[in-house]
Amino acid sequence: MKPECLRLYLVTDAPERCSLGLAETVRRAIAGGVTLVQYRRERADAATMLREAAELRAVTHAAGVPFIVNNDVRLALQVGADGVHLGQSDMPVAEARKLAGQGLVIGISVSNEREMLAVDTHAADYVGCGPVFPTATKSDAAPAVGVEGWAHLSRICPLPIVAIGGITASRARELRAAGPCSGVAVVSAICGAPDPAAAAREIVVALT
Ligand code: TZP
Repeated sequence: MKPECLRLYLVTDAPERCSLGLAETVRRAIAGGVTLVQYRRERADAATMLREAAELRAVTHAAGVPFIVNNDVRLALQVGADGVHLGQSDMPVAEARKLAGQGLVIGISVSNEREMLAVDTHAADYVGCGPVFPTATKSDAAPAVGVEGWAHLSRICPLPIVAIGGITASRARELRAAGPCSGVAVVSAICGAPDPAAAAREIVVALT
């Protein structure tokens, strides 16, 4: 996967918080400039997740956009995703790499310096760093690192890095100015917007 794909990274919200439902929200967001989609679900049974992930895999691939599954390497492999994103309490990155082989992109979440210094650069491909700003979207989010924290963490990051947490168009602009940034990851500012394409476009413009 090219690092440019990280530029506007959409993470999906629960379907009831997606303004147009899951698949249509993702379709419109891609039309607005989203460059990668991660399927993330906090509470759902395995059958629902398999159905939703398979649908989003089809939507993203029809649009030529990479598709990543949160947390679950087996689901990623089952639906033919391009990658998997892991949190600090998920399967270790090295173990995921063994299961996935070289075929999958692997991302790792980092929310402080200790975690950043421990990033397994042999097995991981990119870092998702945050929350940068407070967020209501993730129920167990770590404390926000703020713009200064982001500036520091992005400078010491050994891999391409994406900011996440409370990102809006104006904050995206601020973060790009503050430190090296391959892209921004966004949930509610796109999924919850009445017009996800326009919301994505606004962030694309802010990043330009
Ligand atoms: N990881 C860190 S913050 C976050 C995740 C999944 C949620 C970000 O959501 P939003 O709505 O863009 O603040």
